[in-house]
Amino acid sequence: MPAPLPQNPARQDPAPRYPAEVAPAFRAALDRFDPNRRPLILGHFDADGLSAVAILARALDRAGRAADIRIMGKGENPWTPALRQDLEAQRPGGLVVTDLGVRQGDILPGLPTVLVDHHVPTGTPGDAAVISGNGWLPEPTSSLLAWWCGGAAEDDLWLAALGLIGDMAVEGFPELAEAQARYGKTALRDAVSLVNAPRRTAGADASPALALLLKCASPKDLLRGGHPETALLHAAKAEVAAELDAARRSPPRIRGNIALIRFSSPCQVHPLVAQAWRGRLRDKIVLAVNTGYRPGWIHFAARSATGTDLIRFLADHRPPGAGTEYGSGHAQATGGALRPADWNDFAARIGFPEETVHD
Ligand SMILES: [Mn+2]
Repeated sequence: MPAPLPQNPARQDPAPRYPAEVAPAFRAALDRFDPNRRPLILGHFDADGLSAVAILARALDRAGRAADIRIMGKGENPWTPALRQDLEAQRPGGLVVTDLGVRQGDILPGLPTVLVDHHVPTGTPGDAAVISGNGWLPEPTSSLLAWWCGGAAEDDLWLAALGLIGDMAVEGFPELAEAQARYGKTALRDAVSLVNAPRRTAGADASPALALLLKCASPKDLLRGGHPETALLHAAKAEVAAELDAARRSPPRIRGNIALIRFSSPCQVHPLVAQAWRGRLRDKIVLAVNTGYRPGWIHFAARSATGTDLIRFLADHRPPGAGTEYGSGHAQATGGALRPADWNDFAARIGFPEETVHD
């Protein structure tokens, strides 16, 4: 008889449940990395994800484990064959994945992995160690979890604050109050708006934003100019503002308790459109549908002021071909990406059979 497989030690560490448990859990996860190879940080391209990446990169630097960084771009996520192939070729010493969700299965079996995240988990991520703030009260964002992971370094507090503001987690965090007192509310908010801009553009290249977060010492430093990247972020903001302006002119179509707003833009403006209409159609589930974001896909954002659990709403109307990008995120802020056939199926299920698209 073959010997039983050894238990993965990651499984034996309970997930942290309090801020004070985060740093020890992160250290324990790093202890399983191969010390002779560079670790790789994977992060989401919004303000929270990029801030978390910057904090983790600085923390790993201080720990003498300088890391490589890869930001997941438009339509990418770590649980894909394409990324697995890249990781097999690169063979990092370990993987730190932040703000990209907690999904089913190993990203690469055998590669030591720690997930730092706050989204609703949609599966058990194989042998990865999980540091998730999901369900905590108040719920920390990835950037704040990363800050705790890195030992709460004073110089990085403003980065944690950027993620909290970016994800609108602004209530109940003394860390945010302290950062606002030290750096100024307006400067922090303006920095978030700039850092969030490139990921919404057609090109979706967040690397100038990350470069600024890594080299600046404060939000004012980031805003001041004098860095070539700041001008790139202003240009990105202008591109997105023009696209948003056009998309917001599409009239909502309303059926029952659902309002559907459809448009075509290469920019990631659908969450902003949904958010804007949510405030005006307060008794509806608002779906902002973007047919032009990525070729071959229909992207949509769901928001509602009704308190409806939107993840459940989407699960109840799930088309057969929906993948992991469908209906994850938060109960009040979710969405998805569907192939045309599945979109047509979904549209019919929710009472909009005429909203079909063709390949
Ligand atoms: Mn986040």
